[in-house]
Amino acid sequence: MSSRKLVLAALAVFVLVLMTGVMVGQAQDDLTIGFAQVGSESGWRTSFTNAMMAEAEAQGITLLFSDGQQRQENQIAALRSFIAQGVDAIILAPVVETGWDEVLQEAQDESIPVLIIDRNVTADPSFYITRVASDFVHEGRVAAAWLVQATASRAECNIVELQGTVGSSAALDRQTGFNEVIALFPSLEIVASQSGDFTRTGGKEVMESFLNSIDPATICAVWAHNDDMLIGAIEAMKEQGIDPGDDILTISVDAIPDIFRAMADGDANATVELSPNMGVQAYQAIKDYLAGETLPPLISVPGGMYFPDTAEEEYAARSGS
Ligand code: GZL
Repeated sequence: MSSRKLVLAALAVFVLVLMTGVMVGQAQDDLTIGFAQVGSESGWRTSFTNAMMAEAEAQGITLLFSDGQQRQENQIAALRSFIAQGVDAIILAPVVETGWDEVLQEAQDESIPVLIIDRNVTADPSFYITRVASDFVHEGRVAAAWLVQATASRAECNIVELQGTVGSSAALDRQTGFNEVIALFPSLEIVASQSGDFTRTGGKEVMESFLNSIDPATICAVWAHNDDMLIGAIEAMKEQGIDPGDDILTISVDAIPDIFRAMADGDANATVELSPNMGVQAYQAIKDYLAGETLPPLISVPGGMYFPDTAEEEYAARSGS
């Protein structure tokens, strides 16, 4: 074959590959993704945001970030802005479960794929390409199972509960899982429950109200839907001369560095881990979707459970200190 024909043949193959790539799915380089984050209410949320940003930078993804300040209207406005900008994809970490159908329909009308991350939505799954998250019900069950064994020798255990954000799947599902388990053990009873909105201030204020309305000597344990509220509750207990982790047992979720500090100091007893590192799975899912692949409805993020015996080294490893 003459050299001219060889060049033409190579060119034809190159064009064919290029066209095939375009037809099967969008090019995977220089993606622009809009990320509507809940807010910055907790240490875990901040770690999650930082991890998403770091991973986007590592992959050369342009990440348009919006801090919703824990308000759904801010997140909806952010999604509409991303849609108007014509981003390649949207990642939504929904503050609450309901109220997303209309804006998700708007994204779908513009053929912009939406990935749900962390908390869940009640919207039809056809509105989003997948969800990357941990299992909140499981986290509640594990937290309760630990408390059951930690109080096995007691005739009764009165529990006060610090709920997360009202209407969020993290709070609803953790409560469901926890209550499922303690229902099997009549000696364990939740005697007070109120939302601290996943913040340290909220956890402290609610714990103060519990301690002012319930004889602290009758409180066996505090169950907090996240570590930040528990850290606030620890402050409240200490201010009233109560020894957290001893006079009142503690169990919470997230495994943020400060809970390891608290466990190492004898102020907390256990935490259920929630990994903030979901960027790799999220960005890969978007790339796979854009390449024409079918995604599973849920991409699970695992987590362990931690106790005081490893708290000092875990704190050093996780806080970088
Ligand atoms: C759960 C996440 C929760 C964390 C809190 O995945 O949505 O929200 O447990 C955060 O720290 O506020």
